[in-house]
Amino acid sequence: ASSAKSVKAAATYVKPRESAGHDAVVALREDIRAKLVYVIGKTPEAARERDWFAATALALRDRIVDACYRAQSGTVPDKRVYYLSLEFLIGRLLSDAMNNLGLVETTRAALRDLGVDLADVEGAEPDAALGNGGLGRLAACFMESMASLSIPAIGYGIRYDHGIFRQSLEDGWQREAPETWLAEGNPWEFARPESTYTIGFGGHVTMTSQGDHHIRRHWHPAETVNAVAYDVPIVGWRGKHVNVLRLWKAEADAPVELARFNAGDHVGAVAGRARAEAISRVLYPSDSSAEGQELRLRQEFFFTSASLQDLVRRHVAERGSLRSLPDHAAIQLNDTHPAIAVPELMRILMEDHGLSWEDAWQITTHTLHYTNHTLLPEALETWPVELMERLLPRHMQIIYLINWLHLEEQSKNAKGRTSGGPFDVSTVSLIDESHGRRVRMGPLAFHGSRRVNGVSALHSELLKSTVFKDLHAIEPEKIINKTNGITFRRWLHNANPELTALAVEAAGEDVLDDPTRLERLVPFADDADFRRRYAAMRKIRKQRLAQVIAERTGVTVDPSALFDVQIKRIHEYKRQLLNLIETVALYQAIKRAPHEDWTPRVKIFAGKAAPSYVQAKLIIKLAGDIANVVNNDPEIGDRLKVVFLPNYSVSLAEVIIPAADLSEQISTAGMEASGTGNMKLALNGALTVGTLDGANIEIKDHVGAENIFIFGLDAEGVLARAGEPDYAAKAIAGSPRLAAALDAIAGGTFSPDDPGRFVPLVDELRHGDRYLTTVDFEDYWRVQREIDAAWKRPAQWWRAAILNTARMAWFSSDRSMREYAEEIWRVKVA
Ligand code: B1H
Repeated sequence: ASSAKSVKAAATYVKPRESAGHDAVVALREDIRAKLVYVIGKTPEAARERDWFAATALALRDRIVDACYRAQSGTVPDKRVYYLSLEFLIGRLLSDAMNNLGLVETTRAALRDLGVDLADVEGAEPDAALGNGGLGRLAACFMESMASLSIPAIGYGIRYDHGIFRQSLEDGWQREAPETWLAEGNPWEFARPESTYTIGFGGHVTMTSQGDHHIRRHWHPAETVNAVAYDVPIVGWRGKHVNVLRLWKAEADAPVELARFNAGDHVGAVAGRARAEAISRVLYPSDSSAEGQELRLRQEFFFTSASLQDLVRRHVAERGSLRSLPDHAAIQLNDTHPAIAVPELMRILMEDHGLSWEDAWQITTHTLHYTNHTLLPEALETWPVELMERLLPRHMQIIYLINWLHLEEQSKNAKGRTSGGPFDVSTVSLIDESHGRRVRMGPLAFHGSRRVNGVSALHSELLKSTVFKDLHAIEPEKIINKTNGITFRRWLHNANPELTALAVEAAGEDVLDDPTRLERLVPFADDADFRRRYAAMRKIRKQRLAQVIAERTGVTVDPSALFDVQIKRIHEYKRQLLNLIETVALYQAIKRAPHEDWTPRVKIFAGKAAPSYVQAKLIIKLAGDIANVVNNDPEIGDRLKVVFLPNYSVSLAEVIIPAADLSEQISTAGMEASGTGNMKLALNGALTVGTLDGANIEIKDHVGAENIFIFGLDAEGVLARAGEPDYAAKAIAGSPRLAAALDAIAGGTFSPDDPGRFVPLVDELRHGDRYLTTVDFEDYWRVQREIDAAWKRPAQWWRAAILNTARMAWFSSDRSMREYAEEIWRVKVA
């Protein structure tokens, strides 16, 4: 929790036109005081910032509950969305709640009366970091947008004790420590022990004959765990609607096994408890790669089963018959992590509710929908059949039958066809027989869902032509595109109040309700005075970031330099290494010609590496080692600085993004499904340097090709080049600049204490280069020098920045959610 503490909100800014009425201030002040004294049990004199935060959150939570009753009391919505996700990277909730309730200034004034500074209180809230990166943050943006659009929705996930680990740097190496965000409780949540479900594991399946060849199967789990609900209310814009994020905690159903306890085995008597509770203990920290651990499968089934039991129970209570489930419930599977929902919903419908296979299949395939987030082979989940049979024997039977019926149908269809070669079932089978027998969760989710969506235009097309090619040929209507989005309430209004004030002034206050009004900023791009004020806004933010950089890294940076940021998980396909090699080449170029007029740059990196990802951790170390040499070279001065900010998080992103001039989105084309940081940065007016990958393509289409810096191979080019022999060797031979930078890195220039340290990174580039870093290097260098030149023409630079802000409205997650509602869920949006 302490890591988040010193990131504070901007203290001086007053929300546009929010009046903090005297009565409202007094009422809130007294509520906060009462929460502090009677719920937290502290006097104002003894209270720490963390206590004030809890008291403030509790007082605001009351108002959220009131808003909920005002808007929704007693009404049953026609259709609900259920968003199942193993990750919700929601970050801090206080500024979200204040802003959406219209109570920022009221809260500030109430706390001021109590002698407390709002920014300090905001800084005392720990980030709820129940996610790794983009996938989890997307789920959080979607929850906020659904509440703001009054789409009735429940998010379902796991209430991990430990979300993503805390990263520190020890001599430049990443170290991981558990993050204990719940250590002092969570004032936003309501415990709901009355909503507890039993989740089974293991055991066996019995069959009972029901006459007439009809056989009923029944699962008898060997082990059961309780799933206990905790609800976090999510309040939408202007407090008009409130949804719930329901997170499940795992508890043993018998904390102590009495028989063993009485027999004197006191340790053994509580062992089961530890095993049960391990399920909601920790989030697996790998992003974009599947974790094959048994505990991970237990987590997936645990939260999926609890969520399905909960929504089925609610549906039966409200509507009686389960046959109408698809009319009143739309379930969205966030990646394949909840794909076990396909057999589990079938099982619940057949076993608990007596439906036939055919009816259960009809209901299941009209209720489930699946979002794919990656094409990377290492991220596509498969589970060994042997593990599934042991942990979920009934589900394995159901998967076998689903697959048998599916393959029967396909071979029948194939026989009816006159053209084409012999039908190969292995391409569409839900079971992979080639690497030991494994269940392929992507195809299972695809086959069990009504719609399947990718997360950017390019990504959705690639789904059709690569991983789901054969399934797509069978059902060509199933795959659709839903380009990702971000909530502007957090990523513009809350994170960048200065820019928001400018936008309100120029475009009118309704820009807060309708982001398409940002278009009204377009003419201001040609207004010199407006450009000056836009640049002044950025300067304030850069000074603030410079302060954070100094505090956390000890490096002094000049806020008038170009702030060049790459902030995201560390992954080879995201190519932080490309950026670092360019940094080295630039360093060498400055050293060769120190008297040239170099554009001063600060290269800012932040991001976590999966603890077991050796290459990624070495890339972090390389960034730190380069920083040490470059930052301490007197010949370089302020022309180049390199910083790696530790412990990247949602709240750190909120500080970096408004301060960024340049946004690095340089993944190998075809590999970044969408990206969402790219959207946050462009919205805040950073210019993008990027490949034609993921949503970068759509960002280019919106902001205009002249307001973005595109380089490198496109997805087709990558595919073609990857098939050519020795492409890396040729690229290095063709670029003396690249060769020299690689020689310096591999030769120990940045690691004199251990000259061979980075040989593994450079060897991989010289002899494999799966991510075509060497191939894209020269064009990247070219575009970076173009950027240097552009920075020297401030009128044009700020014009382009303003046009970025003005034209990013389409990337609001409100737009994404409206599209999902209309085209996938068939839920009406007002
Ligand atoms: C994304 C993941 C992911 N894609 C496996 N896939 C995980 C896969 O723990 N696991 O096993 C965790 C995460 N995350 C990201 O989703 C994409 O890389 C981004 O490009 C995209 O913007 C984001 C949201 O769609």
